[in-house]
Amino acid sequence: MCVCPAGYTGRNCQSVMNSCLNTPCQNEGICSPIGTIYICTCLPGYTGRNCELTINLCASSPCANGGFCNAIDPSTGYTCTCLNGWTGANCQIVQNPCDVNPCLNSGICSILSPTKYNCTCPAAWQGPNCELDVNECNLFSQPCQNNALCRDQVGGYVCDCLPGYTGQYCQLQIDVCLSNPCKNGGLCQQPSVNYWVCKCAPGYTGLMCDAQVDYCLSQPCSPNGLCTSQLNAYTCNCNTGFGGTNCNLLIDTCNPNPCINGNCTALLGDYNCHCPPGYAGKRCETYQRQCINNPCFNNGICVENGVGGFSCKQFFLNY
Ligand SMILES: [Ca+2]
Repeated sequence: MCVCPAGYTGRNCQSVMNSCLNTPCQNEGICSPIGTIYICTCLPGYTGRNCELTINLCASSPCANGGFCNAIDPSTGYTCTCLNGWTGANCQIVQNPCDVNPCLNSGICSILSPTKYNCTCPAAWQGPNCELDVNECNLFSQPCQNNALCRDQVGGYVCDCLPGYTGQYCQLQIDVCLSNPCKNGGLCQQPSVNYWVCKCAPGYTGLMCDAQVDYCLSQPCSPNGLCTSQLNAYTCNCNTGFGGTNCNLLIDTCNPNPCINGNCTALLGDYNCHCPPGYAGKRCETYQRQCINNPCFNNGICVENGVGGFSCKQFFLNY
């Protein structure tokens, strides 16, 4: 039986052993067999024949410009914590403070130093980073007129007008008569802001002149008449016997005298004519022939005697 030297195997020690068979490389180092020996290729941060040693990556002071080196897991190396104004993996790059776009709302960034910048803001914005909305209402003294409320907007303002005003600055009075509130020919007047009154045409009334005046409301006709309201006037239709605008006059039916002959007596809506003898009719207008029915007895002969009278005459025959 052969006792083989290191690196050989087999019955007659004729075979070279795989020198990596026992995974000699530590910390995930990669083993490469070369004949009877091997080489370990270590991951970053490890060294030694079997990668069994850790390297202090910070020992070489890799962080420039005063950066602080943080040795972390040897497999991943180190990180640098840079001083203000420097950046990059090894703090080797001068920082541009504008790179992070610190200026908001379209502000323009300019470098003052690796750590300082200046924002030039648009007119609507202010503040170190243009982060504050300029209150345009405060830029002018009372930009909104007639006690309107100013409301700040981005880049401007709007005016909330009180009732009765209009225009961008509420500088205009609204003509409330433009809506023609007065009906039936009424005249619209604007005595004060946002207020109209109607001066109604004759015969109309109401806030908007949309009602007709009731001229009978005050009962102008006497109880002897019926009132009818018309546009701009009233009429009284009088009961029989009454007259006058308000039916408060008793009509004198004897004036003018309706009796052609005889005396007149006034009645309510009527009259009486007292006819003298020989006359008849409502107005004593008929002359009555007195002898027509021969009122004389015993063959007396009726002789009319002037107006309204007659006499009977006896004629004696001489046989
Ligand atoms: Ca604003």
